[in-house]
Amino acid sequence: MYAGPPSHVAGLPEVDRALVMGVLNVTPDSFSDGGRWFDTGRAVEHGRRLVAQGADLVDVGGESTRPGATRPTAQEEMDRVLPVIRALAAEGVTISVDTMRAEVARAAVDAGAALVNDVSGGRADPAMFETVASLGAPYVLMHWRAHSVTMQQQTRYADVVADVASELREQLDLALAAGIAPERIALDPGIGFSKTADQNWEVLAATERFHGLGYPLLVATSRKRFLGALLADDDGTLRPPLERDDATTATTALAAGAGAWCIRAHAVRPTADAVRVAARWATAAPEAGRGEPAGAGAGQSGSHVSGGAT
Ligand code: PMM
Repeated sequence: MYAGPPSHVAGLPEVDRALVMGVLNVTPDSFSDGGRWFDTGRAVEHGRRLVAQGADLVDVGGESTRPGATRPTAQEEMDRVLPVIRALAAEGVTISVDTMRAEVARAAVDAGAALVNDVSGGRADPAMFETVASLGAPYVLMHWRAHSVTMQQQTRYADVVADVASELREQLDLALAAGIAPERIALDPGIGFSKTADQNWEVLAATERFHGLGYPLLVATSRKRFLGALLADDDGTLRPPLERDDATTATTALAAGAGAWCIRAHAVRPTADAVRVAARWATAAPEAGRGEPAGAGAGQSGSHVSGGAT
């Protein structure tokens, strides 16, 4: 276990464990909860429930990123997320907006969102980095290669961990050049995006290596297909998304134990329990409190060091 990776993003809650980001998809077609919270009133109610169950942040998204999904227009996306963001932010909920569009990010921050969560890492919209810089908002930059329709055709890597780290580094350099403050950035290796099941496991197992990039890490495995494949029946039938929460919780404990800054998940209560277990475990470890990462190899416990995770 690893005790000392970068663990704070300016402008967001600071706690002595991984943050919990609850998922609120205001979409008709997300892979695990599509349609359930499509109505504004039901979405707001679900957002409140996520907070009551222990979410530090609620991630509101209006575009499904399930493999093969077609995109809504920017207007449709805003019509879905803005009323929900306005209502929850007015109640004091810390909101993250899950969008690849600069225009939606700006409107969401104006409506009260505290964080821009961009699964495209600035690659889907050339205006994203400058917009986020001008908003002064915290930003999650995820590893991404292509939109959902084609992303699973782009899974070729020489070395998945090294390549994901260097592609993150390229986008990070552009984000910094556009003026996003380093202390407002978190990175995400993009589990399930342009990655096979085996590649997802390799990336997860390398969580500690990604700390070498010098930024807090968000990890999002919740209910994803690679868990369905791991837990498939003997005849190959995938475990359905709503029955993947126990496995999600297992990955949460492991990722938080490896130093993840934030975990994004649909089932918030077990996630909130798991990050507390991981934090308590870390503080009881013999090396805790010595100010040095345990077993990390290259002393990368400080914030925002340069250099790849490779
Ligand atoms: N995955 C999904 C949506 N948003 N955001 C981040 N930062 N990282 C992810 O891996 C991620 C995300 C897709 O999952 P969903 O359809 O269950 O929301």
